[in-house]
Amino acid sequence: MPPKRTAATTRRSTSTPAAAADVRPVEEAGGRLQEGPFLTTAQGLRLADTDHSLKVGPRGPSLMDDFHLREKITHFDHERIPERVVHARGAAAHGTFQAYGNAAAATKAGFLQRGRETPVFVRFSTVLGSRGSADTVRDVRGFAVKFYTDEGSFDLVGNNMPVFFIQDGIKFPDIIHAGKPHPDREIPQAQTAHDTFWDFVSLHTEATHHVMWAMSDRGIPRSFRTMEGFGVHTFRLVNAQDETCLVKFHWKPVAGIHSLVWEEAQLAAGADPDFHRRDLADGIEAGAPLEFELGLQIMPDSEDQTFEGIDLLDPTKIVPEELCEVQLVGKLTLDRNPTNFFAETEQVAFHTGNLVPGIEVTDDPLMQARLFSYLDTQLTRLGGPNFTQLPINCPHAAVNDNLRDGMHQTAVHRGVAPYLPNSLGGEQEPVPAAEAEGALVHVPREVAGPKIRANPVSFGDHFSQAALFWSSMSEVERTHIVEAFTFELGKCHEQAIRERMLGVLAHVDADLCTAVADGLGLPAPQGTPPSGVVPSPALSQIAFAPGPIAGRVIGVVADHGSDLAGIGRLRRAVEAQGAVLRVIAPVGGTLKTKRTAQTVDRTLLTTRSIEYDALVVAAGNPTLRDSKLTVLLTELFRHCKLIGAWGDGDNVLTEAGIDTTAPGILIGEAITKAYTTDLFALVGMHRAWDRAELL
Ligand code: HDE
Repeated sequence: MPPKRTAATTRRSTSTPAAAADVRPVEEAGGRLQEGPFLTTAQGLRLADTDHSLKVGPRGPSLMDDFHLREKITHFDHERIPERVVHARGAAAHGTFQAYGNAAAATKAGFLQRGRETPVFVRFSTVLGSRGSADTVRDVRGFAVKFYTDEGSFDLVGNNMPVFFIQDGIKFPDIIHAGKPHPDREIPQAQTAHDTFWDFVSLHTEATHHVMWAMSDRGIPRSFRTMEGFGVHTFRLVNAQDETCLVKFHWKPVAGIHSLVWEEAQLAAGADPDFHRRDLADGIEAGAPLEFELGLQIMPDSEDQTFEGIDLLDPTKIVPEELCEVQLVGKLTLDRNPTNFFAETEQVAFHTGNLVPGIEVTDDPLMQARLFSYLDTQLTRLGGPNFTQLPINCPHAAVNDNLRDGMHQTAVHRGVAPYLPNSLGGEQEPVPAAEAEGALVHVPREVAGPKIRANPVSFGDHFSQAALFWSSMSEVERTHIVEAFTFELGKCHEQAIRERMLGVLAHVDADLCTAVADGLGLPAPQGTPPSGVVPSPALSQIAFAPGPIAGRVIGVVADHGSDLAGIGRLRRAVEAQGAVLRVIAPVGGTLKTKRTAQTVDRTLLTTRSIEYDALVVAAGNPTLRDSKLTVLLTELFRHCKLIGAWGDGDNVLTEAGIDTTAPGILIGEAITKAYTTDLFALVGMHRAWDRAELL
């Protein structure tokens, strides 16, 4: 049967009145569904053989008239598109956003009103690495959300850090050129531990607050589900009475904010470069959706655009949550993996200018440059101006745009008058809408001033919030920051760059500067750190109470002869929490007793400690010993993760040299309710940081 032709594909352009733009959904684009019993060419011709090119005899030569060979190879030759110039490495998921209905006083945006549920597509990314780079490198993570609202698509294109390196978008090519691999040898890939990055940062002190975040645990998240997200810039909200306020957007992870430790991040980059991508997809598949609450910090739309002395147009500044509460206004749930990585995750196109009535931008000069860049970059990346017709980029609101033609036009538009005003379009010709009909009408604002290239004086404060961040960290977080600076600067070859950066740190905090200088074996310079800094406890990510463990992975070490019934009870308890249990044994296959069986998920050869948030040793094999098991357990110990055993399983820990009296070690008689309750509470704390003092 030939593919069925739809009305849209057969209709010819006439002078009859035009209706809404006729964009065919992909399912209707005749023959492109990749269905049917037979393999065909792109023209739908059935193929008898796709394994042998057409040749003169079995030994050739190949013939030019092999149209199938030419089509197959030609298409393959063009399969790649340019990767994103930044944020090239990413992974995504579909889901929904449910509004709590308490934002109406601040904004008229429809998707934030009571009872609204809006489909979303979210792409998480790293910034610097290429498309094939490792997930766990130290970097900022992108957190880009496309809300398919019925007022048009709204994109909140944020990051997992609330501040940025630069205050003015014109510096973006500079910071990215400095951070990307060196242009001569194209190394190092996906990291900032090199001369050009620290050369720029040490000369460009407005980046100081941002690098404090990047060198903290925020730069190496445990997973996408345990990251915060931030809109970074200040936005303007408009309510139904046309009253305005200024707002900062936050995403709060229901799973808590948790990170890897640096050694894990490095191990994962080699053992499983897809660590975050895999975790995202596996978690969703295992029935543990990612959940985030959307929060608003709402501030008055004051004349000077400041709040408590903080310049709201400066994207290197936060507003501490203790000064302005984050009000939760809705929940994002990501529960569906993309069907095709290229079609969805690769082709999705975000744009900071995709706004809806009730949400406007401010004069933040970083934001202003982004408004230009996102549309522009897609023209190269997605090959022309019709990328909004790609299924993942299609708004769910009706489109009637008078935009016509161009590369890869898939719509068969009707009518002869794609212009306004016209007298030939007939009654259905689109007309501009009024505000009451859902149009975005910009709030009128007076703008005046001399035409200059300059920063406001307030943008000159580069250290007060870097010091605020440092002063808000716990001891263990400070140790991680010191180690990160020492590592990164230790990888620089130019002594002058290290010394200059120490000079910058001296203006943040003397202890920080001294500790990094000690690690580098250099003298600590004197600086003038800000005084009277008030810490913001909300910036620390150390857990004080157990959080949910959905999406976490617990390993159980076992062998033939282990307590398989206990493993079965453990599995049921773990899965009831939305977490995953993996059985690790010396070799693959199935562990069996007469009554029960457990499939081996990993062997000691195919696993690494980074895969587990906790690891327990089953009773029944007290002599289990293997150097790879020792490495597994000692890495978990060093990374302060929960280690447990039941029955005589603790012998295995002792054999591996694990101090079973250390914090975060859970020894039990059997798998009981009490044991699993304690286990989940410890995993919910993320790490036994007290153990760090023993290391
Ligand atoms: Fe981006 N950014 N950016 N950015 N950005 C891109 O757009 C740009 C900035 C962010 O998953 C590009 O489609 C400029 C801040 C995310 O597809 C590009 C400036 C923040 C993503 C671009 C910034 C971001 C991008 C590359 C300074 C956090 C990934 C491909 C003025 C609030 C989106 C693309 C995705 C991607 C430009 C600064 C977040 C080139 C010029 C600040 C999450 O257009």
